Order: sequence, then C-alpha cells, then structure tokens
Amino acid sequence: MGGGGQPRSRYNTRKNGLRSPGAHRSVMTDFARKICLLGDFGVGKTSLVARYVRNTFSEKYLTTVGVKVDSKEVQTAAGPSKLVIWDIAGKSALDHLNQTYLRGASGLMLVADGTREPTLRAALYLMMQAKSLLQDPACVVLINKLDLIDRWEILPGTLTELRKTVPVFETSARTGDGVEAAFTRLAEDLRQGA
Ligand SMILES: Nc1nc2c(ncn2[C@@H]2O[C@H](COP(=O)(O)OP(=O)(O)O)[C@@H](O)[C@H]2O)c(=O)[nH]1
Ligand SMILES: [Mg+2]
Repeated sequence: MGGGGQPRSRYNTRKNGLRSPGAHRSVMTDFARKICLLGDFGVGKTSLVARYVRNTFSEKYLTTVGVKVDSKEVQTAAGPSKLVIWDIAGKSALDHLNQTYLRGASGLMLVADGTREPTLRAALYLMMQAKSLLQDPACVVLINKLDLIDRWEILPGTLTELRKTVPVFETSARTGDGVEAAFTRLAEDLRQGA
C-alpha cells in the first residue's frame, strides 16, 4: 500500500488525480468475488458476459475454448464490488475439469435458453452439482433469449415455481434486457453474504 508516511506517496497517482475516475475507484476496491457461469452449450453464457462487460453482441457462435475470465466493477448498496467472471465451455454435467473451474467461486450464474426447455433442467442440475462442491454459493438463474419469447418453451408457471427457491431473471444478451439486473443482484447478494 502507498502508506501515508512514505515520501513516495506524494507522487502516488492515486492521490494526485492523474488517474481516470474509473481507475481511481478500481484501485480503491478491495472487495472482489469470483462468479462462474454454468449452462448448456449455446444458451448464451459468453454472449451475456460480452453484453455485460463490453456492451457488445455477436450473432456468431464462438465456441468457448477452455476458460475465459473477465471482470467488472459494480456499485452495490454496500459500496463498490468487483465481479471476477469465469466463463467455461458449456456442459450439462460437471466433469473433473469443471470442478477445478468452480474452485474459489462465491457465486453462480445458471443460464438456460428460453427456447429450449431441456436447458433449464440442465441448469438446475448443474446448480445442484455445483452447490455440493461449494459452500453456500449465491445463485441466480437466467432464462436467456428473451428477444425470442414467441419461441419460448419454458412456461411462465415453471418460472413462478422456480422463483420460490432462487432469483430468476429473464434476459436477452442480444438486446441487453435484464442482463445488468442479473449481475447486480448477484453482486448485491455476495456483498450481503460477506
Ligand atoms: N436471439 C438471441 N441469441 C442469443 C442470445 N444470447 C446468445 N445468443 C446466440 O446464441 C448463440 C450461442 O451463444 P453463446 O454466448 O456462444 O453461448 P454459450 O455456449 O452458452 O457461451 C450465439 O449464436 C449467440 O449469438 C440472446 O439473448 N438472443
Ligand atoms: Mg461460451
């Protein structure tokens, strides 16, 4: 840390305002939590992260190879918080590699594709598996591709039931609907549980 008594601190960019406000805030934030996205192939995990972190969307299906880690700062009621977001190639079941991927995670984002009912069952199964490997992780379920709601197979009644046990967000990585709200909810829950 740039301690107060050190002569060096006089030239510390943190104090003399040379850094951008964002960078300044980033330096000041020491609350960081790892979250993992889980869900079947093609539900939109990588697209949701791209929308949230970079505000972009691509129609192309870019197969996620291995693991990609991004991060973003979020303002929560309790102050700034950094989400370290892990995105992995989709699987319906956790194999040994995915268990390594989960290590140290405090939060889980389970993603399903509203147009494919079986992906919700896969997401809930992954949540159960991941919960057995982690200590009381914060969880949110995302039903993605809200822009294609005409083609949704997941029924409103199913979501009403699910909402009794876990926060559920209807999202579109394409339009951005619900995306920020879902990540913010996870960040708030992680802050609360800290
Ligand atoms: N219409 C629509 N397509 C989406 C949405 N999210 C992702 N996609 C598309 O679905 C495909 C798979 O997305 P991707 O993020 O790679 O899924 P992942 O395998 O879960 O990481 C890509 O072609 C995306 O463009 C969405 O909200 N709406
Ligand atoms: Mg992906």
